[in-house]
Amino acid sequence: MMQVNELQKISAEVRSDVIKMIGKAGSGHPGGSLSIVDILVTLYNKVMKVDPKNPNWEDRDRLVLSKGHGCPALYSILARKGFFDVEQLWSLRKLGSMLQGHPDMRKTPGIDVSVGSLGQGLSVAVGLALGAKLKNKKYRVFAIIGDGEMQEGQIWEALMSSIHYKLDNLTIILDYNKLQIDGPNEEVMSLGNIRERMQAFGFDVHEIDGHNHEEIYNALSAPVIAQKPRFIIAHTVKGKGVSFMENQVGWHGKAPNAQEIEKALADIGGTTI
Ligand SMILES: Cc1ncc(C[n+]2csc(CCOP(=O)(O)OP(=O)(O)O)c2C)c(N)n1
Ligand SMILES: [Mg+2]
Repeated sequence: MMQVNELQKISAEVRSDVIKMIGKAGSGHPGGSLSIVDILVTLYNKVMKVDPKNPNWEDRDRLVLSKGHGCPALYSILARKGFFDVEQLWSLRKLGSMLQGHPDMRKTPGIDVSVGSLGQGLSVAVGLALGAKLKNKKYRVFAIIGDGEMQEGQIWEALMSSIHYKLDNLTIILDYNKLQIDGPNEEVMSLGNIRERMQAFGFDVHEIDGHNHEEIYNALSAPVIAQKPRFIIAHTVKGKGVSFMENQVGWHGKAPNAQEIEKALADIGGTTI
């Protein structure tokens, strides 16, 4: 049985870290970091096989955060899992820090793929999943893409490839928060009926509340359908957990000031700095 309370507690801690990290850095992407917290917390605490003491373990499950700007959430989880010292979190985006504004696999233990240029990460995830098949490895590959990111042409090439190569070891999670840098997806470039489109492609499609740990877990751990990659449409809220950031496009790429940090941490139920 899932211990949802425990995951909720970890998620609150991660949300507090995200706010403090971006606040201290003075720049970053709070909205799209907060929307993926519950997905990442469930992945790393209940689903993925990883070893913080051996980050490059060959048989580990892989994560590609294709929407790399959401990395503060991932850094917090990796630190709290023991991949590196929690103190490192406060050096986010500083010159020479191991925690850059977008994930760098050469600098940060636990980061499987360097990302940041939207649209590219999913192709790497397809390659990793295909590699596992060719080498007869059992590891799974998870990729998180953004809904604005999904407008990139390369995403659609990668989707087609994953179907063509029958990559049932690949799970793609769409962080469907309905907003991108400059407005609602629907106004900028509609994604249409994603469920129908992905079903037509041939994916094993799941549609969930991306802030409900139990639903996230069930979608991630459902039995594999042979030869079908999985596509999870996770309905999320950009800025989730911080009242004044929720569903606000203006909080895509802006750091909170001292007063806003206090208010955000109070909303989350975290400690003050
Ligand atoms: C190729 C590319 N173009 C532009 C950017 C700048 N950029 C960073 S985040 C973002 C918006 C992405 O929207 P979405 O995928 O919906 O992210 P989320 O809502 O999860 O923050 C843009 C345009 C980028 N990182 N890469
Ligand atoms: Mg979005």
